[in-house]
Amino acid sequence: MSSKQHETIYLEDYQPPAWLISHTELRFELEEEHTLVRAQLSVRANPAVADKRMPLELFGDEAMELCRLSIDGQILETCDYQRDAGCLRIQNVPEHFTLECVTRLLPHENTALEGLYKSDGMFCTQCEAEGFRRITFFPDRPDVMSVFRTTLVADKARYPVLLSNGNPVDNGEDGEGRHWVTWDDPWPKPSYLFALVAGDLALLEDNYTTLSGREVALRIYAERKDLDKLDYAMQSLKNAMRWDEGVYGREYDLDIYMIVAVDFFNMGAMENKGLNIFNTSCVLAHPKTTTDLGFQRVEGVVAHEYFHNWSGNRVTCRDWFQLSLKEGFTVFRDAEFSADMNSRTVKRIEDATLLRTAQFAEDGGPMAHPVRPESYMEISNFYTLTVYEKGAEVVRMLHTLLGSELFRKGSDLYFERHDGQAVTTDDFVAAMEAVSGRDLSQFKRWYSQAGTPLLTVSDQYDEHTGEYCLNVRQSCPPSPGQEHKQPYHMPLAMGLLAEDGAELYAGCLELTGEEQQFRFTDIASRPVPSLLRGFSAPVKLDYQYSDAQLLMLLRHDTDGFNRWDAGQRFCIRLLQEQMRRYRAGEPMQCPDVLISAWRELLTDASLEPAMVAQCLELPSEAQLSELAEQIDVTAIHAAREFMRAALATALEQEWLQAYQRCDTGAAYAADAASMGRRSLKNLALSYLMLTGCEPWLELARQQYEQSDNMTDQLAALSLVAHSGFRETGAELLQAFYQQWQHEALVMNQWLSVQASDPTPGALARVQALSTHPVFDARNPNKLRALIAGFCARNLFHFHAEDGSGYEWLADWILQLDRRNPQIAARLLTPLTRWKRYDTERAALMQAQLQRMMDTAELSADVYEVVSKSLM
Ligand code: B3K
Ligand code: ZN
Repeated sequence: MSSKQHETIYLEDYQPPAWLISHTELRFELEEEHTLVRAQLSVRANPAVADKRMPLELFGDEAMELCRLSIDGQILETCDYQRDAGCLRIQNVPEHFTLECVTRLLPHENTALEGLYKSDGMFCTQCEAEGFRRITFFPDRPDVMSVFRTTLVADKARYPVLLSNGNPVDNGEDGEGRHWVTWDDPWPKPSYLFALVAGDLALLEDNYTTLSGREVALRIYAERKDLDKLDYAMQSLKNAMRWDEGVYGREYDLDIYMIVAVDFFNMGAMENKGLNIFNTSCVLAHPKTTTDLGFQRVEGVVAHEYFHNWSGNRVTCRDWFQLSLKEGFTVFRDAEFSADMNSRTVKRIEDATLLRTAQFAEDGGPMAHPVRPESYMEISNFYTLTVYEKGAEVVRMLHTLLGSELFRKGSDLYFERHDGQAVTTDDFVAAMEAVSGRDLSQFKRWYSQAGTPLLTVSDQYDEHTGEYCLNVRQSCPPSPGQEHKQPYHMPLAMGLLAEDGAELYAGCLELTGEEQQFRFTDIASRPVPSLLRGFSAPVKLDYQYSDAQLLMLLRHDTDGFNRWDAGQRFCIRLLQEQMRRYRAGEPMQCPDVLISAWRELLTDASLEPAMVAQCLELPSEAQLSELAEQIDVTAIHAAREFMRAALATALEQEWLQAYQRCDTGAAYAADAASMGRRSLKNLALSYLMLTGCEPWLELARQQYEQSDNMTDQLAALSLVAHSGFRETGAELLQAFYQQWQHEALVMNQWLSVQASDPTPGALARVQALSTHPVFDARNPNKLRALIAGFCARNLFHFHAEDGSGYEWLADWILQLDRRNPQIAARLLTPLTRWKRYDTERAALMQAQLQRMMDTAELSADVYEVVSKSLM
């Protein structure tokens, strides 16, 4: 590891590139022992940079072997250039020249899964953010855009399929068993969008005619055994293409659109121009092997990567501080797509929950950063919930403030102004300003200030004058490096309801000041405010609702999101009270009002089952943790389990009826209504199982054995496996293993179910599983299933009082850091929150962080997270 690893990069130091690359010609000779890469770059001085005598600086990983370097055919000797940690510098180069560079790579030894590597015998690449510098020496930064022409040469029998960006323009064979294909991508792109794939792959093919009549071949590649799992991704792709034409007026711009599924992948998927590479978990879908959640992920991720073709590829980021320019916008686009394809309210609930649970926690932790960060050590650590999800909320607020028509005009202008450019979030906002005539300078604080704002709302009602007054105060807690925050500009969507539920007002207020008052006249009786409808801004809301007001909103609010939210607020309040009782040694209680409110929801057949399921799901332990002043793992677990058990017993008959109502016997369909029914059915089964009664175990077993789909089978499996019926649990786990051992993605679920089993002995179980043959520590999906499954979804055991969970995680991180730093740093997240826990746990967590810190040779990825956590 280099001495450069601990260097911090600052946004304010940005300088435009001194050298531009108009053309990049690459030739890959893919062999078993190594790969030779010949790169020819057409280099010219950037006319926009005055100093023409700047040295040429190329990035290149230290481990990469440089075999030959020449300028305009003249070989350079080692004395003609300087090579130090990650950088190659050549002085005194002409204004235009061709640089040729040959590097030798060892893809089969590349366990970091960045650059060129092998996944299950096939070659593939991952270049975002800085993987291209592991392939060749290059100005590997997003503001250097170049046209690429790529030739792949490989053994024909082993690698019959050779793919790269763009269109195939030539191919041939060398007569010695090798073949080659040349790909040409006419669109200038930054190196992070480069991709290649070589392997023995099967393919599902379809086609699409764009709005203007361009014919596009759609190809999804996967291993032959997975060919039957590609239809859903294909349909999602076509839906996404149609949607982007309709909603944003954006068409696809190449003759071929390819997606390749690979099993070894650090994240979900990658939007390489014309050649997306996907984690199998985000593309393969079949009712028998994939849960409803999996189907939704495939639909969302396929759309997300497709949408990047405009928001990311045609218009890209100037530098990596601008990451949210493409990610926030694209997440907003994919969320709207999913909302249009499924239930809008349910999608909003899911997104708000993710934000409140995980992004708020990030905002309140040591790695907190603005949507546009100001500095980083390792950019891979900034592919965060803040940049993605909060970034999407920022775009959503612009959409709300401007309205959809102006927003669309703004997006049109943005694409038109900046097509083919690498730009900034300021450019995005400037386009929105230009079409709306609005001054959005205050709004831009959302990009530069970190932390979750808090809205404190109070009200007065004057029954003589009929005037209702709402006082809104906003504040934002300090975050690392930002002590004081300026007020934000945000939309506050709201309504006023009469006590009987009639809606008196609905609209959207704009907040700009630290403290503001809003007056409503002619209000006949004291209203109940329904605030922050649809989660109109990514903030915390504090308004002292009475229990009766919350229950009224749960019953009557016209905003589906706020109905759900009122129920959640009520449950949170009750759970917090039980936590207090638990700590005080008082008996816990489940009040009758909750039971009757839930009975009402559960028996109201007119409600969408998906919504009922959302309303009847108690806030997770993770969310309760985020809300706690100091996280008391034991009290949270005890209170939540108590409440679940009480609701299970009190409503046993209603749960059964809901189960039976949703158990239609219809064949599996992956539509929103069927998914909603399954979610309520399985929620009902989970409550029935909590009663501990034998007949419900039988019901679960029956569902396990008879279901025609993975959603129902896995739900039954996990309920039984997590129950007190240990023997039946073990039996079903074994049966599941026997049935699915050859399906890698199903085995991830199998690991995950066991990792999140909350019954005693959890750590010993995950330790044993880490030596099981289906587990493979080189595969990120397996690591996520087992390690994150335990540390993030089995909080009670991960936070065991003796610190054993922390030590286990730290052991893994130290081991993984040598192999795959990105994954190691990501898995580290739970330990970064140590200051939020009681002194004993905090000390144990801190000790593990310190132990990592004391280890020589941490990667920059892990070093950055550990050192910032210890600050
Ligand atoms: N742009 C990629 C993420 C790359 C992550 C690199 N560490 C996937 C996406 O957001 O679409
Ligand atoms: Zn993305």
